[in-house]
Amino acid sequence: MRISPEALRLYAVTDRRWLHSMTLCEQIEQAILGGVTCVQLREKELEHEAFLREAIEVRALCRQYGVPLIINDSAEIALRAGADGVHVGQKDQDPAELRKAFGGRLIIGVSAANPEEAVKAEQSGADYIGCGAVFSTSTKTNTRPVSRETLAAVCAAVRIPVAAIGGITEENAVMLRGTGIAGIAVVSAVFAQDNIREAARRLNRIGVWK
Ligand code: TZP
Ligand code: MG
Repeated sequence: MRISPEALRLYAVTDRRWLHSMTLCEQIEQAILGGVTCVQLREKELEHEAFLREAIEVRALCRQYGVPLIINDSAEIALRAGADGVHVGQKDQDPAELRKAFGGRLIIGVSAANPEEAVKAEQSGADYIGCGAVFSTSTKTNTRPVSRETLAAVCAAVRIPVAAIGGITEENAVMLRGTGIAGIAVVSAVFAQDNIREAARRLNRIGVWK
């Protein structure tokens, strides 16, 4: 296991639709100061070189605070930027291929919506699972719903840590207690908030999940 369960306690996934007057780096810094324990850079619109430049900048920031940085979708950008890992969905690059190609150099996170996918990901060499959408969300389209029961079954099926994702807020996060998750992954509950630092602080305070 290349990522500790503690690092998944409050996992912030970026989204530049709520930048307002700040830069993404400024937002991420506020999130880290509030208590975010892991950052995923998720860019669906940027072209490759711009994504890489940004990843290098965010890498420097995360390193300054000792917070792991995971890159969504692209192992190549993760490696070139010196990030800690890559996160892939079920339709992205095969985690077994990633593990074979990059060995222990990258943390590999995989999205899974049921125990079968989670076990397959673990057997392929995944270091952690992102499981959702546990609540309804408008941040991402085409999500698959994951019930509390299924989330608990996913946690029980694998030894690697699981982060719940999808529609998690300060209000509903407590409903995930007792499922076995290592932590919560959030986008809008941190980055869509006026006071990002305070939002992260309140989410972090909700709990140690295990
Ligand atoms: N994967 C599953 S749901 C989701 C992702 C990236 C979006 C979660 O966003 P939010 O704003 O925390 O609901
Ligand atoms: Mg993906």
